[in-house]
Amino acid sequence: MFGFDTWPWQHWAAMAPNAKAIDSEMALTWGELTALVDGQQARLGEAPIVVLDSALSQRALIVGMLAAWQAGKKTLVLNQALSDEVQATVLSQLGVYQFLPDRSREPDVNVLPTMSHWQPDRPLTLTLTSGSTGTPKVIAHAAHQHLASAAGLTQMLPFLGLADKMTALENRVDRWLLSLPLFHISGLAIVWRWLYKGAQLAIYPCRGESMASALTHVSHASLVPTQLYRVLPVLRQCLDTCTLSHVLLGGAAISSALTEQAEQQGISCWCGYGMTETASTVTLKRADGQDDVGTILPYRDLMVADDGEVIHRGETLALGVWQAGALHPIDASTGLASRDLASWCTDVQPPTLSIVGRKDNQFICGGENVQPEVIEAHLQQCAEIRQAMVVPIDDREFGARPLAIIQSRGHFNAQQLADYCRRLPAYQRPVAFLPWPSLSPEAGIKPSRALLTQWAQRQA
Ligand code: 4YB
Repeated sequence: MFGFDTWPWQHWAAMAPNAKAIDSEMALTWGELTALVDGQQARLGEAPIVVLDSALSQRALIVGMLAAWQAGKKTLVLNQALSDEVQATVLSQLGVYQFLPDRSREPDVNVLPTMSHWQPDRPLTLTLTSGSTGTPKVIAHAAHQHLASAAGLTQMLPFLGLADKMTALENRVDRWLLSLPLFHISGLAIVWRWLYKGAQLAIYPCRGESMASALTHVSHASLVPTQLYRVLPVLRQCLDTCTLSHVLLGGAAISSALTEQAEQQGISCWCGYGMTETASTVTLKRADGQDDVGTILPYRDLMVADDGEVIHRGETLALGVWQAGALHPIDASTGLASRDLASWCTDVQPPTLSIVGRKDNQFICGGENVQPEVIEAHLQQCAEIRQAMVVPIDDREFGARPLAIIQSRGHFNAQQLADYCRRLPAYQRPVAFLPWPSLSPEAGIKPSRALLTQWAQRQA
């Protein structure tokens, strides 16, 4: 299975016990990591699911996850920023589970833990979708899907580890910063690329340093576009010493103004499109100034239906949804309807995919179908605009009209923005522009369209 006949950390510990696995305040070799994982396994109870509190340190989360997997259990990292109500609903779907940390439990030194055999096709990880409304779904993946995801991505995006040292005369071992949370698929995907390659995982914050500072001594990072915006000015201060060479972007539309700026600072930007259900990235390209999301990666399969909806299949597609204590499989032949609308550009070979927007975000303005992401893409081409979100606002005459919420780089000028939008068809022109509010901390890694819509409607 993608080169493994045992758990990947045991594979690397057997092959290179003294090679560095984790870079952090206290670095760990593969040998030390494996010993820690075995120790943690002895502390686990009987429950088939381990729920890890996202407030644990990243190191504790990693060790806890690997221990649970090799004990034959499934893991769910629970985002503590979710409301109590959502957390309770999610937990009620799981069936029998235990929490980590579980302070009531002493290590059971007399019981030798049973090591579960490497079974790459059984459910291993449970990950919550970050749907804009309602209760998140619990998506189950096996190691197989995560490894297929890592293997396909690293065929296009160079990321070297012990795996490459063994096969080529390559001496470099790359280091990927755990720059996104482990409760999100983007964080989990970093872990599986590290495990697949036998590379190094960098854990931050280390000695209280900022994300931007952590980025200066790794080779790779995964970022959502807003994170890259925030760190670029800091990275510009240390161009000579910064080792960051590859950034994988995803999760939301990626503006070419952003990637051009980063590329000028010597950072190779990779634009991806993917979902929780597809174990992260499905299409990818090196940033090239165009707004598409590139070509389909190995082990993925994707179709654009007649109505424009993206249907996912392939080896990275999740096993199914975990509900009422059981797996409800996704029918691999039907595939997964993503609710994303997209089109292929077939002028080039292989064809590239362009994301239009989500079906759920559409609204009707005076009989015209408005796709907010189309207006956002126009706004995002304006050099003054850092981030834009367009939401519907009730209108007696038109039913609903677009309103734009803007994070600008400099001075916020609604009149200039209105002038800039004259190029759009009338029904797409925002009726108002509001400066981006500072709402309560976001629960996920992306700005919440639902929260911003509610906020904008309160302002009207
Ligand atoms: C997009 C989009 C795009 C997603 N344009 N809409 O490892 C990675 O792939 C990674 C690296 C950096 C940052 C994020 C990632 C991800 O995994 C992102 C995966 C993700 O966002 N999953 S999600 O379930 O939370 O949301 C999926 C939805 O996000 C998609 O269905 C799209 O609507 C949207 N999206 N990439 C435009 N490039």
